[in-house]
Amino acid sequence: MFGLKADWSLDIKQRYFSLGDYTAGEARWCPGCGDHGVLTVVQRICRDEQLLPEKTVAVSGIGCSSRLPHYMGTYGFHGLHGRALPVACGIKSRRPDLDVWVATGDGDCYSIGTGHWIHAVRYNMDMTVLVFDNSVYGLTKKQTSPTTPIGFQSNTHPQGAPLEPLNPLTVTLGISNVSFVAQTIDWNPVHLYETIKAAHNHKGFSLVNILQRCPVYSDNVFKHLQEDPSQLLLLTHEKGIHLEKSLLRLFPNQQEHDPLNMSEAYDIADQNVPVGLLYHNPDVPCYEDISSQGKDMGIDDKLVALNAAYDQFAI
Ligand SMILES: Cc1ncc(C[n+]2csc(CCOP(=O)(O)OP(=O)(O)O)c2C)c(N)n1
Repeated sequence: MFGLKADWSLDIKQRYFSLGDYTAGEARWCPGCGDHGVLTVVQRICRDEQLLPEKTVAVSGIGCSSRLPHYMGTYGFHGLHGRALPVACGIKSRRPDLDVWVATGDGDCYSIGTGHWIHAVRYNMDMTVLVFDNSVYGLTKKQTSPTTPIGFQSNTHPQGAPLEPLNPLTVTLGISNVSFVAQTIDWNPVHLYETIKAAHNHKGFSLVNILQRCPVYSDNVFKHLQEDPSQLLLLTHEKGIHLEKSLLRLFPNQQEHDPLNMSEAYDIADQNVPVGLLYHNPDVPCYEDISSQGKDMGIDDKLVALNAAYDQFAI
């Protein structure tokens, strides 16, 4: 941000944004909630990348996690339950110059928002989508969500959730035009940061499933992973998420995985609790680029194209 000029004076950029520029209000999540860590990481990435606050927008649905836009000193849109993605796609289609972030929950995205999730992946519009997956409906106080483990006692299933959970990673990997799928854990801030940064750097729809602790309603769901990290599979690769050697030691179970290898990504997601970049294809076209074709046409060219289109109906 600072540079030396030829006359040895300092070239100081007019605008430098500190963490405070991306912060608004006091986060009202419970003490110990993983959402705090994700918010901090998002704000740090904004600061480190010096994103213009007036060109950044955080979009959400409804849920505890969907309160994130309130705490960002950027533009924000706190929408309706399950509807974060259509709002985000609408914003991106009209304002492709904006940096769009989406905060959504496992209930918000993978239940009521399922249709939007599938089609937003297929449209591959450039946005960073963070799914706060705490395996439960948090805001409405502990109902079974699509990712609730079988047998988990929730308020809707006091005898235990009866179904195998939906696997958001394999489902996302199966959608046409998928371009970026990763999973991370809120209790490793470095991996969280590196994964969200990689997602943000990807041009296209990046989905990051974040295993997120809810200390009030699903405290026991990720405990076994925290206490025994060998139950996690860390994905390593030069094109993947990089961790320092000292942090690599925290993950006894590792596998080198090329994020372009879709069938391996699917098998890993199906059989493990992976942490890292499962799939990344930078060459999938973004809908906003395809649909903007012709946007710069002059009025005469538009008239010619319109008349040609009408001529199709001449009998
Ligand atoms: C149309 C509609 N249906 C249901 C609700 C009630 N509701 C609000 S938040 C929520 C669940 C949120 O769970 P999740 O998306 O997992 O987010 P979390 O609170 O766990 O972060 C539900 C069912 C609603 N607000 N609107």
